Amino acid sequence: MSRQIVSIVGGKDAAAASTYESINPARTGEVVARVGLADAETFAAACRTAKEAQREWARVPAPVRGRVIASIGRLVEANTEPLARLVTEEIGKPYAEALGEVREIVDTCDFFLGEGRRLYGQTVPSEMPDKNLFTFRNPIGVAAVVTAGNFPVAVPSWYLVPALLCGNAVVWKPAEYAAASAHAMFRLFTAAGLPEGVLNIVFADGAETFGGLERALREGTVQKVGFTGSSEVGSRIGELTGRHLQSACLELGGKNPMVIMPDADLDLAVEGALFSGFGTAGQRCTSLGTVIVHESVHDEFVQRFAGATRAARVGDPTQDVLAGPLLDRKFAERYEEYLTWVEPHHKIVTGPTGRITGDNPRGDFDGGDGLYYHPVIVDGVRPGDRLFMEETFGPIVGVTSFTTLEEAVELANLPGYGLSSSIYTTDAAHAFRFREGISAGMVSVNNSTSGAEAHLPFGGNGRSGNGSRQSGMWVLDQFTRWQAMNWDHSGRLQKAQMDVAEITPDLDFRLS
Ligand code: UN1
Repeated sequence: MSRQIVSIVGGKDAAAASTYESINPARTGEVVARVGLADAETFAAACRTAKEAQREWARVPAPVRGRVIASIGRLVEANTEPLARLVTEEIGKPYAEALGEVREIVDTCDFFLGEGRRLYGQTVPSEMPDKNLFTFRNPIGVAAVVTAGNFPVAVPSWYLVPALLCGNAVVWKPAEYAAASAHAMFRLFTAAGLPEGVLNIVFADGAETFGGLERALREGTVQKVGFTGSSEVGSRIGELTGRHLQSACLELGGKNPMVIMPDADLDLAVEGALFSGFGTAGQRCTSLGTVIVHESVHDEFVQRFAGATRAARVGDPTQDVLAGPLLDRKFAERYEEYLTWVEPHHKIVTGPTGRITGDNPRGDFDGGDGLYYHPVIVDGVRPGDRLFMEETFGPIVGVTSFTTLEEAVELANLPGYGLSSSIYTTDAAHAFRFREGISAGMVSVNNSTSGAEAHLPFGGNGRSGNGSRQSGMWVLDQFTRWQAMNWDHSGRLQKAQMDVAEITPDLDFRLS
């Protein structure tokens, strides 16, 4: 029996306008949940409910809110296995990775439970006597958070946990194809004692969500939009929020480069490329896009990378595999389109491509009715090729070569994204020159493009985002506004810049 789930607003089930079936991508005949989808009005109503609930929540002392975050962490930790199993069932993420994903929520809670006792403001000296200056972090109000399903619980926690800790209310719209995982996480969050209406979950399709968001922004019930997803939708959200004088927190796509220098440890680089490119079936926003390998080690690297890829296990995500199926049918369809971008001057070095079936098996694995795809390495991609310039969410990696580090950096920046990047080198000078030149928000040295830790700033530039950063203390600037306060207790009006004491220097003084 599959689950039936609907949106929850103000602690109550909300009306559904249509039904969506979230399926198991490893066995597409299995429905994981029947999801009632809400309309734009329900989304806007959820924002109104959140606005009401936020006032009281903001009055709860931050250390007490921190205790709620601590409870969320404990509840998630105590429910690790069932939550990870559900993630594996619903989006086909290998179980070991799903456990890591749940761990990331706990890490995020661990970080922010202490922030409840910090949320530091400052005391600042005034230019006048008997006057004190202070800064305070104020909650913004209501955050509308729209998330993708490739990290159905970890990435949402990057928004939800700090937003709630800072005293905001949240309306969360998760991806439909990961609705059951999101719903389970929502239940864990509310079990920690969040007052009704402080966290609301709304299942809706893209068009209704956009309509609801537009309405809520007009009504003044949303003060921050958080969005993780494609660059295309991100720019529409950026436009919409910009019209309302808001800047959204945007975490978008990537065409993440990996540069391999002639002095690199090639075994390490191959291992890193394999995990970056094909772990999570290439469906992280931080997944490897293009390997940019020095011409002197190109052939050797490609041969080893192709060998490792051919040997890697793709299959049942409950088992020990490098990759399971693609997330959902729409991702499989889109991925099949990326395969049509392979051009005559490209060379596929991995063998069969496309969906794994009885007629197109991977060894003795025929894929059953799962959305399994052959991992593909395309050698010889070059600037101007769609495969080089655009994100290809899924198991496909391009390879190109370079002569000088300057050229490698230029190639790495060319597609105009800027989320993650990596360099393999044993020379510190190369690592630092790469760091300086690369446009990405995140740089790995001798490590995968993916797998950022939960307490460093996470975010991108260019087509990868608008410069907003999540995670760690940096995300506090997304969910609070600085307020400056001055308090004059001199008993008279002291005018700034005018009534300031002056000490006269002898500027003609010189050492003889
Ligand atoms: C994403 O795919 O949206 O750094 C986020 C990583 C993960 C998060 C990926 N911790 O690969």
